[in-house]
Amino acid sequence: MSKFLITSALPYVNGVKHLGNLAGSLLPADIHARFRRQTGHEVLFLCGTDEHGTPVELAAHAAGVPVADYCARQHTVQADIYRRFGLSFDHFSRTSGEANRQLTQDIFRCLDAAGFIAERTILQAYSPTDRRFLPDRYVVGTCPHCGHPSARGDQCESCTALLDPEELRSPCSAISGATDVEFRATRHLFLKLSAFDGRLRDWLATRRGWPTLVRSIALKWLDEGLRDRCITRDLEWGVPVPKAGFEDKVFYVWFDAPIGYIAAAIEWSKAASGRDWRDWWQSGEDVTYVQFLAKDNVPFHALSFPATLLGSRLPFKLVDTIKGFNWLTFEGGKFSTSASHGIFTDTALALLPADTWRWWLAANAPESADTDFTLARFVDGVNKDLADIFGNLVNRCLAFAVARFEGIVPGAGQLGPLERQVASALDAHLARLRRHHESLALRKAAEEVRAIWRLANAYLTEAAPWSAIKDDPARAATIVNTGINLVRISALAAWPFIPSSAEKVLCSLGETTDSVPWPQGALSAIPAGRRIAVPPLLFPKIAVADLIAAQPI
Ligand code: B3M
Ligand code: ZN
Repeated sequence: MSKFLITSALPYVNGVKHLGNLAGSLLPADIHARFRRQTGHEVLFLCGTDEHGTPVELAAHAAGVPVADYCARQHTVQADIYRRFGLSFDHFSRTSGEANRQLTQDIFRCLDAAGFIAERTILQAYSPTDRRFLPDRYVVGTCPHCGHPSARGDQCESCTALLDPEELRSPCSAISGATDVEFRATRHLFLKLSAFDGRLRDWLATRRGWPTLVRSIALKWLDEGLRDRCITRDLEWGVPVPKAGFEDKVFYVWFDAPIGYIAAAIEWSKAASGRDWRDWWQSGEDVTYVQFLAKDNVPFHALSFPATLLGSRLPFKLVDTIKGFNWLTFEGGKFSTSASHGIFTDTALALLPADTWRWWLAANAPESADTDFTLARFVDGVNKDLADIFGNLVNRCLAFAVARFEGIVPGAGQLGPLERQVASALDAHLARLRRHHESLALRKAAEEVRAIWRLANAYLTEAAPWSAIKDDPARAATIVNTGINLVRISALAAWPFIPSSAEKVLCSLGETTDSVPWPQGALSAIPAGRRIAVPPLLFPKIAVADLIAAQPI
C-alpha cells in the first residue's frame, strides 16, 4: 500500500475561520485523508495555524494583546473547533514553533549558499502618521490589475495577483487609514524566483491530475514571467533572518508558512517513538503528496514553495497533486472575516452538528466554480439528503428489524432477483465512488454516496418487508437481512463525509469503529443472530427560521 501525505492550507491564526475556509481546504483534505485510510493506505495528514505575517499582527493589535499570547490562545481555539468538526489531523502544528524556525533558517542558508538569494534596496511603504513601515497588509489600495478598491500590499484577493506595495494605487495605512503613505529605501533579501523558470516548467509538465483551475493559474504565472520575490520584512514578529545586516528583520510569512508543512511532520515525528518524518518528506516514490487549498494560494504552492525546496538542494519531496478550490460565497456576497459577513465555524457548531455542515459543504464544494451558500439552499439540501434519504433509510430499516425481529439480525434465505440486482448496482456505485475519491472529485463522490442511499431506500420500498412479513416471514427475513447490510454499506460509504453520524449507525449495528473499512459489495457482512438497535434520531429536520432565531446571521 502506498503512503499519502496530505496537507490542508494552514489557516491564519487571526481569529475563528468561516465556512469558506472549511469548504476550500480543511474539509476536502479531511475527506480525502479518511478515504485513503479507509482503503488501507498509510496516511499522514498535517495542518496547523499560520502564525506570522501582518494579518496576525493586525488582529493581535486590535485585540490589545501581545502577538505571542494572541497566537497561543487563538491556536487552541481553532484546534478545538477543528476537532469538533471531526478533522482527523495526525498533527495540528504552529508555524511560530521551534521546528519551523530552525528549518526555515536552514533552508534559507542553503538557498543563500546556492546563490538564490539577492540583496536589494527597495522602497517600502512608510507612514509618518503611524511612524512605521507598512509591509504587505499594513497597506491597502486599488489593484493595478483589476481595479479592486481594497487590494492588500501583498496580493489582490479579487484577481489573485501577487503585488508589491508600491504598485497599489491610492495607498493608505491599514492601521490608521492615513493616506500620507510614502516610500522609503530599505535593504531586503530576494528569492531569485526568475532563476527557476525552466525547472518549474519541466516539473509542472510531469505533474498529473491537477485541476484545470490550478494548472492554469500556475501556467499564467510562468507565462507572465516569474519575478524575484522579497522574502524579508521590517517586522518584529516572525522567523528572524540569520544573516549579518538583517538581524532586525524577519522572513515574509509566505516564505516560512509552507515550510511549516515539513515542520509539522518533524513535530509529529518527535511526539512518539517509531515515527520518522523523513519517511514522508524525503522518501521518494512510495509517498504521494496531495495539497488542498483555495485558489489564491496556488502561486505559493505551485511555484514559490517548489522553487524554495528545489533551490535548497535538500532532498525534500515536491507536491504531486494540488487540489485547488474556488470561493464559497455567502448569500451572494463574499464571506468576510473583517466585515463579519457569513457563518463562522464556532457559530456553525453551536447551531447544528458538524456532519450537517460537512455534508452540504462537500456535496456543494466550490470545485469548478464559486458556490453560493444560502441558508435556504443549505436547509433544503440537508433536509433532503440527510433527513429524508439517509436518516430515513436507517430509521425505517432498523426500526422494522427491532419491531418485528426483536432487534436480532434474521438469517437471509434464498436471495431473489431483486437482491442480485441491488448487489450489482451497488458494485458499480462503489467502483465509481472510489474513482471519484481517487480523482479528488468531491461533489461527484458525494453524489455517488447519495445514489447508494437512494438505492438502499428504493430496495426497501420495492421489496416491502412490511407486506412480506404477513404471509412470507422467510422472505421478510431475507429482505431485512439485506436491508441491514445495505444500511452498513451506506454508513461506510458516508463515513469520510459524515464520520460521526456514520459511526453512530455502525455502532447501532454492532460494528467496530476503531478502523472503518472501505465498503465491500458483500451484502452479507453482518451475521445473522447479531443484536442491533435503532440509533437516536440522526438528523432532525431543520428550518431557516430556527437557524436565524438561534443565531441572527
Ligand atoms: N495562511 C493563507 C490562507 O489561509 C495562508 C495559507 C498558508 S498555507 C502554507 O489563505
Ligand atoms: Zn486585482
